[in-house]
Amino acid sequence: RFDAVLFDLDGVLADTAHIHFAAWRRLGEELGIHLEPAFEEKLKGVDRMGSLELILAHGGVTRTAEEKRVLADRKNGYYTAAVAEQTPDDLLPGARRVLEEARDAGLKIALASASRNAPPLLEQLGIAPLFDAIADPAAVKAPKPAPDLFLEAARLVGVAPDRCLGIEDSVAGIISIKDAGMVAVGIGDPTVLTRADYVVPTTAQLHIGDFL
Ligand code: B16
Ligand code: MG
Repeated sequence: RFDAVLFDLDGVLADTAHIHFAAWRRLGEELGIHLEPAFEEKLKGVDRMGSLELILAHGGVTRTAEEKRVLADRKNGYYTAAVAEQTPDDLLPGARRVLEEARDAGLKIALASASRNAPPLLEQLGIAPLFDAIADPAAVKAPKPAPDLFLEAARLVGVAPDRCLGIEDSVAGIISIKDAGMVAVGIGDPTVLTRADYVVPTTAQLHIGDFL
């Protein structure tokens, strides 16, 4: 029933959401904006500039476009320093197994991550060779929750959207998958990921064979 599996990265294969959030919190403190732990969920799947906008709005802080670019770069510096420390041990439990299940089932494997740091992170985690394609978030018009990034991932592996299974942990990402005309598997809480076709609590409980 499927010819490709399109994976989100942060929160599905690697637990980087807290690293992104730590970097945003550090930037927030520097701006006098306190981010409570619940804010982490709001930033999941949201791209870099979108995340910064949410944080500035939360703090009631206004900055020019140029100042925002500088702030986003500063946060990215904090994040990339942490990415360079990642190792295969930082893969979420089950992540490598799920990728191998997809490969062994003959499915194409593509990445649909909003993160511009995805290629170096895949290298650090030792899973880069398992991917047939990585969709470039800079190459699509609209970020998640628009369907563009998932459609681009499908295009790169030459598979029609209705033959793609998309795997996501964020509300924004599930909306992208559904609006792309794909089947969505959510990783997390079914009361949060309400538009997903299936939800499993963690990647460790995900078995590609269940969907074939
Ligand atoms: P970067 P995903 C997303 O990745 C993260 O969930 C989100 O928190 C982050 O802001 C975004 O990537 C952009 O990342 O600043 O590295 O380009 O979940 O789509 O894999
Ligand atoms: Mg994610």
